[in-house]
Amino acid sequence: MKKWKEITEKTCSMTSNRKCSFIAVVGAPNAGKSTLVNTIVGEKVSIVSPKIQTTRKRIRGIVEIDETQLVFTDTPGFCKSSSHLEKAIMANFRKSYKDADLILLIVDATSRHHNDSFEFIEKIQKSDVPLVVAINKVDIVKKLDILVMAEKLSQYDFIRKIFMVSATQNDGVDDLKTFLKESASCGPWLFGENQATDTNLSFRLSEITREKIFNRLDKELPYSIYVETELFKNTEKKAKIYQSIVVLKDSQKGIVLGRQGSMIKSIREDAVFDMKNLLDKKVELKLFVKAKEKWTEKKAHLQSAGIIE
Ligand SMILES: Nc1nc2c(ncn2[C@@H]2O[C@H](COP(=O)(O)OP(=O)(O)O)[C@@H](O)[C@H]2O)c(=O)[nH]1
Ligand SMILES: [Mg+2]
Repeated sequence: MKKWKEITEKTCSMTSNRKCSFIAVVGAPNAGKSTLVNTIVGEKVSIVSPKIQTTRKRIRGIVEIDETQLVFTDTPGFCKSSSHLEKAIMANFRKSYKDADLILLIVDATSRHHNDSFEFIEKIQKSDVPLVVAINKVDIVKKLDILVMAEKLSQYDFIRKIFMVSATQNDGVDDLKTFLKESASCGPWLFGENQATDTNLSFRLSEITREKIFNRLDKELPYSIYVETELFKNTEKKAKIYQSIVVLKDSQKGIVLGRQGSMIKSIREDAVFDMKNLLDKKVELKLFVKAKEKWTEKKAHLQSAGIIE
């Protein structure tokens, strides 16, 4: 067991008070992991959707509080890996929590199915990474249900602390941040100040469009889509962005385009709105729809979709 007390109480060196902590944010799909990371960082670094499994790769959200840099790794939710795509996603997930200084498990207060979370807690008990739990979405559940959940969790006495938060309402999040800050250990900052995330701008632009696809298209289709930024010309006043929306089959192209191009037009408008906010300038966005058969089974395509490194 890592000596938690020793870590938290250790004073920093005489020359620098800087601290740094890597926090892996884990939990069931849709628990609100990405929303919470965005709220803590104060910027949208990870996409959010009411559908499950939108986050595909590890995304880092970085924030500084006084002398402490907290580096959050937003992960895809637990899933039983069966397809090629899911296996790649899960391999990424395991890597991110094994390297962390602390694991932050997000439990969805609105859900009645917590088996995966409990299984994870039991598994993590054997590792030496400290575990903290945040019960999320407390804004939309009865207090009694939250207390029952907290009670169930408190039987695991190795959980360092249980927080109750609402990521969307920014409620209870400050207490969590303070705790994370205080439990960080001394060490240099590993990312530049005010960096917010370690993903490059092209990837963030692709993710914005992917989020809009998730929010506009029904059912399963968004899961088999990836977005690639083919051109990103960033000048002082304007950004020119060309992106490909890659589907699995020709027959899916029509769904993305919509009747007389109405669907892709709406996706484009939604994406431009967020891109303007991110880049703080005019945005010219062109979207192309392409079919690449079996892209989820090909390593090169998984790489260009940012799912594997
Ligand atoms: N009411 C409520 N909804 C939330 C909260 N946090 C997240 N959500 C919603 O839950 C859904 C899933 O959120 P997301 O962050 O994508 O979950 P993830 O799959 O764990 O990353 C989205 O529709 C969010 O708006 C919260 O604190 N309260
Ligand atoms: Mg997510």
